[in-house]
Amino acid sequence: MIFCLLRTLSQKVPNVVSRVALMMKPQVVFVLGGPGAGKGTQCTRIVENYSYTHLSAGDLLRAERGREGSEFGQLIDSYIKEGKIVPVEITINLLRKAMEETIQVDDKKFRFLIDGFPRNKDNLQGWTAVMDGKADVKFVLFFDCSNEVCIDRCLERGKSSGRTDDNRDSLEKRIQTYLQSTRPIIDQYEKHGKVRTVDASRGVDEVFSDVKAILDKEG
Ligand code: UP5
Ligand code: MG
Repeated sequence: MIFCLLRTLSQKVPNVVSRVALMMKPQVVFVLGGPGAGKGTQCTRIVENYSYTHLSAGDLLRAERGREGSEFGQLIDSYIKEGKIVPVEITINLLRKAMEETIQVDDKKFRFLIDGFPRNKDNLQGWTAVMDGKADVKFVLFFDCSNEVCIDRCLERGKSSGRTDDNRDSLEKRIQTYLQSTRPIIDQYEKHGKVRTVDASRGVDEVFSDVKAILDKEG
């Protein structure tokens, strides 16, 4: 019924449909998992196959760290090296801005993979304060991977990544932060039946095949 109405309206007033799309509330999938679990790799595959925009909170923070004149550059730098979680005010502003800019450029791009966020209670409170009612969190895509595999992958990547946190010292801290702060957030979503778990210790293609099954089901 609503689709018939929209079709009729779109024939009569072409702008109406795009205005309806403009009003689409952003749909968000939070992508979580340990350092090196494969969040970024799988998000890239998802974007190639589905209509999602990938926003990595870590990438946004690294870009802000490198932005000339950034008042937060040094703070972000030290937090990342220490594997600590940057205060949410900084991260949420970067995420909100990236979402707004994406929708502004193309109002059909309202589906987002938010990778590596929320990582702790502070992150979740910040998200709720700023985004509650403005975006719908569909579910958490959780890449479950042992600490050993995560560390090995990051150390291997560290040979060429240039990332200041791909070294054993930072990785031990990143894993501790993940276990102490991020796992409880995943558990909290799990209690509400909102976690879709993938065994991320396997090869990239096998992992993606499970991801596809989840996304095809969730729509
Ligand atoms: N690889 C990937 N999948 C593989 C597979 N299935 N089999 C074999 N190898 C696989 O992959 C990591 C490496 O493994 C790559 O070399 C890849 O080829 C290989 P990647 O896809 O990059 O994994 P990912 O989970 O994205 O790992 P990443 O290191 O990005 O995870 P982190 O969560 O640690 O890093 P992030 O960039 O999100 O955050 C970095 C820091 O920023 C945090 O520690 C924190 O200090 C700060 N931060 C915040 O403070 N707040 C935030 O909200 C976000 C970040
Ligand atoms: Mg990543």
